[in-house]
Amino acid sequence: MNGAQLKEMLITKAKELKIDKIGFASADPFLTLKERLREQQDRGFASGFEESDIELRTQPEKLMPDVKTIIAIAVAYPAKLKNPPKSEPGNYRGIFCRASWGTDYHHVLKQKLDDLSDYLHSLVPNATIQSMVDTGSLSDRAVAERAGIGWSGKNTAIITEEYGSWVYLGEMLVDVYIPADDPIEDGCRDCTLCMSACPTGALVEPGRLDAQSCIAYLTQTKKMIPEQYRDKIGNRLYGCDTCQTVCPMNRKRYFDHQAEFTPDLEKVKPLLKPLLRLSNRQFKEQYGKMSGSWRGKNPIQRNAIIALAHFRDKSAIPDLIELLQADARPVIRGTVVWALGKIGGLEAKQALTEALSREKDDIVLSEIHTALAKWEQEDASIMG
Ligand code: B12
Ligand code: SF4
Ligand code: SF4
Repeated sequence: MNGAQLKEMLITKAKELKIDKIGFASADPFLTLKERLREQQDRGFASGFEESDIELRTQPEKLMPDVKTIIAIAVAYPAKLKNPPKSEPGNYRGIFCRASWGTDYHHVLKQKLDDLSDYLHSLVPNATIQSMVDTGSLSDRAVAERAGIGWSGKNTAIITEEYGSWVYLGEMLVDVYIPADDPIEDGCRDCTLCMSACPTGALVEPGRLDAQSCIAYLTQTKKMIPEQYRDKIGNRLYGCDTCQTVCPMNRKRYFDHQAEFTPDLEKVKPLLKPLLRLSNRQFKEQYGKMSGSWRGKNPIQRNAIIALAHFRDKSAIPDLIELLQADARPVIRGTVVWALGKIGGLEAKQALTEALSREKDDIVLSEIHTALAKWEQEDASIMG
């Protein structure tokens, strides 16, 4: 069987496996990407979540010495909630980004790649195959772009003609020659909607992200969120979809044919206050299967506190005060201080003043001083 025949058979099998797009790329080094990744590191724009060894990221032969082809896949995910529960005063809700709806995509794509790999082995028994989704060394987007799955948008996402950017990506290195596909034409043209819509200006140039100021990144960190970004996070509990929801290429691109990604409405748009009280075990039971749980419950609870402040939810004050008094985590107490300052009111102010004498952590203490100083300033300006 020659490479072209093998390619046709894999394309047919991919359809059967409900892989929405498949493309084939050479395994040549990714030279432009190499430059790009260096620049990103030098300018402090990398997230730290990606593989830090640039050679490994850009030279497929370092991962598989005899690699001949990279097979790229894309799987569409839903972008619209059907009858979502309402966020209402006293019962406000947060939101998980679409990439966290349903079962963790890492498992779903890995299964599809494993099935495809079994099939390839049935055709070429001695083929060497290495699959990866997100956590592998390669840039999934650079591979997908080269394999003609979609173009690389100004929001940095791979955008497909059929499903917009609402696709997960994965790939398979193989030591079998299969003819490559051509990349597709850039479809962004003179549009810049994503860049102007980004709440933090993280898209610093077309197609260049400063990950350190991207909300998708910030929601996944474990430390205090820098002050200048807290107001911009809104009610996002994990990830950010703004530069994709505004994209004209995603208009009417709503696909829910992958059953695994059907969202549980109460989990992807959960009530905020109950989130604050979850134990580790409860968090794992309720959210453990979602990709958004990979950093554990602490960042989600911190973000829930920021979201309650965003809604200025006075009904949350007793819960927040309880956390300030009893929670062992400085990041949680520090974020509560900021939230109480934002929600305001006598009860909140009293709680902060009391905490001053009890608190030992420097970061939390500094948050208390900042919040109380702001209060003083506001009081002074009201008094004239
Ligand atoms: C680190 C990481 C992040 C970081 C940084 C994201 C970023 N834009 O770099 C953070 C935490 C912010 C993040 C956020 C998100 N992520 Co993420 N993330 C990754 C990860 C692990 C590595 C990405 C990376 O290396 N970035 C570094 C940049 C420099 O390279 P790159 O984007 O991979 O490659 C492009 C550029 O290098 C560019 N390029 C190269 N040279 C040049 C030269 C010029 C002139 C230009 C203009 C561009 C250019 O072209 C390449 C192809 O597009 C990948 C998985 C993987 N292993 O690749 C997932 C991945 C990119 N993430 C994904 C998703 C879904 C998201 C979110 C949408 C989740 C969410 N809703 O919150 C957001 C989107 C934010 C955004 N605007 O990118 C998907 C993207 C799917 C798609 N359709 O594109 C991936 C591929 C995971 C997957 N397997 O599906 N992510
Ligand atoms: S994910 Fe959000 S914060 Fe990040 S670039 Fe897109 S719009 Fe900006
Ligand atoms: S919003 Fe416009 S510029 Fe941004 S990715 Fe979509 S088409 Fe490209």
